[in-house]
Amino acid sequence: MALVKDVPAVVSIDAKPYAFTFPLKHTALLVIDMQRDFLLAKGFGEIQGGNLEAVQASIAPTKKLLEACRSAGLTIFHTREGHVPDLSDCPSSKLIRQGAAPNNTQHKLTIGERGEMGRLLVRGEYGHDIIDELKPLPGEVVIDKPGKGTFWNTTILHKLKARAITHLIVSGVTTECCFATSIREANDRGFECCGIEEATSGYNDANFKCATLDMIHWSQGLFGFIASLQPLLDALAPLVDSRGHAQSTPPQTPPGFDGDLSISSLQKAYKNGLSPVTLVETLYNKIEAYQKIDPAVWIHLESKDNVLEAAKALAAKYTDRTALPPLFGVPFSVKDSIDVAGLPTTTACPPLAHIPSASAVVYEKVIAEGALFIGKTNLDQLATGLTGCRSPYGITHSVFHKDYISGGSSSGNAVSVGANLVSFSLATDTAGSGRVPAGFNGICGYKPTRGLISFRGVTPACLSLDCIAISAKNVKDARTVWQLTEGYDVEDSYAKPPIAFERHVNSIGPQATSFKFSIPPPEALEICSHVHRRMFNETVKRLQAIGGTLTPADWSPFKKAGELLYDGTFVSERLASLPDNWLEKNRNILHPVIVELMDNVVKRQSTAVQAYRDLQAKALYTRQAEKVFAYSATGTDVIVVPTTPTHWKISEVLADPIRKNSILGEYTHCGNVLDLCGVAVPAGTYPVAELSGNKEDEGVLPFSVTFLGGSRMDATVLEIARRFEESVPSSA
Ligand code: TIU
Repeated sequence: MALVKDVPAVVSIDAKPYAFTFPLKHTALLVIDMQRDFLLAKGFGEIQGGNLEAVQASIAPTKKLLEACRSAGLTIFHTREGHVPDLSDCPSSKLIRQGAAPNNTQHKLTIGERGEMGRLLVRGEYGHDIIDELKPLPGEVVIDKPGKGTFWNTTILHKLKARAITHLIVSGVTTECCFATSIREANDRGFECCGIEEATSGYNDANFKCATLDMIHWSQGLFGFIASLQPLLDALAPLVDSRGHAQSTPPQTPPGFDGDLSISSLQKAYKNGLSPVTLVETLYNKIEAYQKIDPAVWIHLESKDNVLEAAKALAAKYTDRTALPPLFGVPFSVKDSIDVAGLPTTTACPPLAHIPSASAVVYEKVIAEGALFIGKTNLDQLATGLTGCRSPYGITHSVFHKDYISGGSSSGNAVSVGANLVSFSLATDTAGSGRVPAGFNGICGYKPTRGLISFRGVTPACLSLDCIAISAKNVKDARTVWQLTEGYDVEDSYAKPPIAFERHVNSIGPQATSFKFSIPPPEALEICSHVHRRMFNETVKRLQAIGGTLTPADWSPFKKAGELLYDGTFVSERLASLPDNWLEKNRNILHPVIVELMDNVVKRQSTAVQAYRDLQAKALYTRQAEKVFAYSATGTDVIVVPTTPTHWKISEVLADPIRKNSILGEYTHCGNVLDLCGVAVPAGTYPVAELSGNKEDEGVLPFSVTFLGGSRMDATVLEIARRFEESVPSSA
């Protein structure tokens, strides 16, 4: 196998009006509407314009283009034009106009009427689907669109941003209609587009194709670029194999497992023939060995035989190694507040345990993508706490040091990823539970904007502020899991609508790489340990070195929102999801710190008036935070904070459990109150002795910073975090 060592970051091809230059990691192929309805006889297209031979001419070149882009590892998007069966998403103009033309003899059938391939342009019908030759592979994105353009009433802008795409190679049918409209729409949103001449055609090529393409590149690139197919194929050909995507036949001897559990490495290994069974064998050796180092990680560990069965079933289901789902054979764990059908959900609180008959939506989503379930992990009781020291199933410790806390409440999640026992973990985050333990175990902890990932099937801590969090080995993996698990869940009353407000992307020039970041004022950093301040200062310098501009921002809404969470009435919501008198009935069997905490909440005797005042304050601070993140000359892109002000020893927390816990949330508490998104990222290590002041102490501990962004700014925040992560040397 000839491996090309240096994959160029940027590729350039001849195009009109000048060379089209695109960064591989940020470029997607967009294949428009290659559906049976448009390309085959008796479909909607034939009724529209007739010349099927002309549109069919684009199939073979599009296939070549698609295969070349897949081989080079580009992100692939397909679109399909069509409507929901009740046609409620079809404007009357589209339904009626053509058929209503005087002397119309052509449009005898309209959208929704039954043709030979099913109801015309209706989702779920045979004719609506993509032709066999260009069938999407697992992991490729399919966008169903009701319009001619690809952006109207679809999630494509969000999905492109989520994958950090700025450049589009565009193909598909028809040139004069959906192809042209989509390029124009994409151009308005800031994307650099290049249409591929041979890979598009229409029903009236003789009159329209040339003019349509000319209009796109006219006037030195009014809407974008047009290139021929061959130069693009020539440019992509050397990239085959280099990103591990193109081997059609696996090597004769299946490779062993090299121990790298990151999702992208596993994807590559499985494509090259690694068996999930081999992975499970190695993994269970590790898991068993780690039980001796830290026996408190798991509340339920699947038996090795069960997981081997699941691995064999996966291998049998997906025999084509070039068409594996993105999480094929990727091992993961689940916080034990997230339902897995047939297993008890304990929330580290045995009196609360129940055995659900259905799994949480988020669990089902990763299973559907081929992931391998390993077990349910320990947590602070009732997902209440940031330390990892509040569970009847034992105290987990940081993977870096047995005397230091793992953080919580998603303690077992972060340890299972940090100790290399799984690739990723499904956690939750209310006050910082997904971010703090990530910070203490040298991994990435991502808390999306609330309501983007369904919370259905999860035992609440504080329902209106709860959020699914993802523990992963790096930002790229966290982003992958997010993309596969997010999606509007109409049954989740806190889910956010699927289509976000629009903000353009910056694809070229200095704006494409620069960003603005803000930090807390010096007085807000005083709570940090000396070493946390030193490491944070280094982070600021690193951010400036990668193109970040330090921008002043008003810290007060973040500070006040944080105080609101623990000092206000919102903690009372923790009791709202429990039956009346639950605390009294169960106080003898609860963790003593949880009882003390709950008693403190009850003692406050908060009134409805106070609760409403807090809700009003929350709305005010949320609006103030929105202004901080405004898309204007004064707004900032991200607020960067230390994930925690310090790292406690287990003994320190046990001696003073409530106060030590609350200090840990200094920079995380505001996250869900203000509807922010946040990602905690490893930012180097420091000597234990520097924190403890004891020269004899050996070893290092991880430092972590969190990038906080405005509601639904997840894609921007993740991309800045990924760039930062790339800039941190692994030995730092
Ligand atoms: N009418 C026509 O040429 N095309 C469409 O209706 N849809 C697409 O272009 N895909």
